[in-house]
Amino acid sequence: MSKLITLNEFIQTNQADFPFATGELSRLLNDIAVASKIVSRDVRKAGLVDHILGAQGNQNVQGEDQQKLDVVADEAFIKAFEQGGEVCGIASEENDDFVAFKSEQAKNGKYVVLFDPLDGSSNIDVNVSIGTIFSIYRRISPVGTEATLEDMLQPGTAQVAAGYVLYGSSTMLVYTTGKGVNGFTLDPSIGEYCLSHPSMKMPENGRLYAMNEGNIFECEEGLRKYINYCQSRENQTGMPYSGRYIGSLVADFHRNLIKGGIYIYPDVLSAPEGKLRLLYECNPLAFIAEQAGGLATTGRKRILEIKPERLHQRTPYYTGSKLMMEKAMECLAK
Ligand code: AHM
Ligand code: MG
Repeated sequence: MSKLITLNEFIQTNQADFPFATGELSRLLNDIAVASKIVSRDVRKAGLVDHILGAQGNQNVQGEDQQKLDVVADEAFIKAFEQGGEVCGIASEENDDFVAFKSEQAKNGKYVVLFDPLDGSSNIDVNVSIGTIFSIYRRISPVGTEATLEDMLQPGTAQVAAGYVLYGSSTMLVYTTGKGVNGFTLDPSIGEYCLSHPSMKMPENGRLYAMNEGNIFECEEGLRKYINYCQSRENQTGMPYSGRYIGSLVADFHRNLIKGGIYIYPDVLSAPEGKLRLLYECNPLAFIAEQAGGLATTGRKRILEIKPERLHQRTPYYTGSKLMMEKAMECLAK
């Protein structure tokens, strides 16, 4: 039996690998871990506590009903960032505008965090996996001042760390600081994340594809060709691939990271720019995908190189195993 390594120990041991090894990023990752345990606890109670379920009545900036648990998660993370002292501002999928923290300590924070507090929220009240996704950048504005929009609109290549928490059959935290990808499982009996998936590598190929196929006639010809290829015996396995679509990006991504596969949310007639948000969802998972040996593109262009223009910008999204991604992009290019 190998020694149990907690997330805390792992972060301390690997601190020297961090791009700016001053301890602040370590503390920030710990803040995220603590907030995610609070959210995990609340998610686990969701089916029991009636008043946590159901739409709160507000709509978020995307015009979707906001479930109470979204708000709970949003607030838990914002509080952790505001009090932690390493972060000068945040932007979240649930807030119209970014938030620049006002305290002197926060103004001296070197980082901004962009996050989706609870992704896959339509799955909350049916007891299906959901997740948190986060992305960390060094600020561009001078330390000692308030965070600016420019701090938030950095390309994904500038991320110093990114990760996700999956509230699934167990709670897992997976992250990268640009030196590979490591996964930790929350042991509820001791309340600690323990290293369970060291040096995660996405299989180069796979036979699982994830797409909302209800949109198949709403998307471009090249994508229909790729899906036909997945369903035919013409692919490299000689058997149809399996379709797997949870409808929670984090869960679909995590499965593909472990088993190999491709996730696709294309531009469709009803969502001409795609559905997923570049800053809160696509960039962090693209960083992880690439660090694990996979790819993430718009179908044509590398996600991490997009220069964001708006906080809530959306993009078509293809991510997964390298060879599957190359085949999908070849179909689109034809
Ligand atoms: P959300 O951030 O509002 O939860 O939306 C993002 C989710 C993804 O997790 C998921 O992959 C996708 O939306 C599902 O969308 P659809 O129901 O259109 O297939
Ligand atoms: Mg989301």
